[in-house]
Amino acid sequence: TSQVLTFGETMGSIRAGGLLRHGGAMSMSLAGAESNVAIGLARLGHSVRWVGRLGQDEIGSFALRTLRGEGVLTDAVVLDSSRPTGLMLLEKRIADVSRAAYYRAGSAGSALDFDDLSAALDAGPAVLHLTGITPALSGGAARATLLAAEGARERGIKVSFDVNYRAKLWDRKPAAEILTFLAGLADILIASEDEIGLVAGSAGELPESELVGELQERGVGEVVVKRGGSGATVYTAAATHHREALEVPVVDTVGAGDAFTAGYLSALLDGEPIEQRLLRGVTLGAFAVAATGDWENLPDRSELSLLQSAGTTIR
Ligand code: KDG
Repeated sequence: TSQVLTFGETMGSIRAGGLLRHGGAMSMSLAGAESNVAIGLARLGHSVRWVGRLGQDEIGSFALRTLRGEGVLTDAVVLDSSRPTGLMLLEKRIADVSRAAYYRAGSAGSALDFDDLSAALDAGPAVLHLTGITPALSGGAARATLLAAEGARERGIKVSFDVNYRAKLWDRKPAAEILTFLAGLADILIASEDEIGLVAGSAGELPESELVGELQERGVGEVVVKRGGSGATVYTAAATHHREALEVPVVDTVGAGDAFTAGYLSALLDGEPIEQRLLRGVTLGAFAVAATGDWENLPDRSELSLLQSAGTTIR
């Protein structure tokens, strides 16, 4: 079996150099928060299975070929002949701010069903990685996410949950309800600073430490707060750990959070302590932001130490 199981929607991602309304040249890559994490882990040598539905179309073939090429296990992928593979368009609005437009309503990915992934869960991976994007896709996808989280807990599989709130996919209120419930099933909860309040369960503005305290009371052992250029913090019952981001020239921040998560989980699978998980997380985050694309620039094992020699030519 694989060390990690993850599932969700993977799409064609079409990037424009400037504003979409101006047209011009665009380039295609692959997007999907969970498959980004899967690629990051596979590049570091972990065995990771991605489950999802793809359309029987050219974008679906591109997705499958890319994931296989990256060494992600795709044996449980479902090809859905009645729905198209989703797409997203990305335009650089200003230097550091990209804007996404989704074309995924009614997509193959949104038709994900728990039956698609139950065998992979039964196979007993060490970690199940979920994101809060999947439950936003459809009722069936939300159900699949909840059942997977509950099934993992019953089977003693560690649940990693990245909140990844996508305001363009659903409203804050229903999102808060489902994401808060899922957060309570997580062993490792990963959120950006502005997402912690969404899943802590209490209304109103509270300091981060109190929100984290609420999550800990609900049994979340590890709360990981991603702070972009300011690094990341991990709260456990025993201690709080913080690690600054590595300084690199920032080219494109899309995918940085997924890269961080891949690094964090990789070190966890290696049995490393939290300090090392954070270091590997910020290292992958730095690789991700230093080049265009969600995952293209992620390192293999031998490259993990490269950033320590940033700015020099490696001979
Ligand atoms: O995390 C990067 C993602 O935003 C991207 O790959 C696409 O999954 C995606 C989403 O729903 O935004």
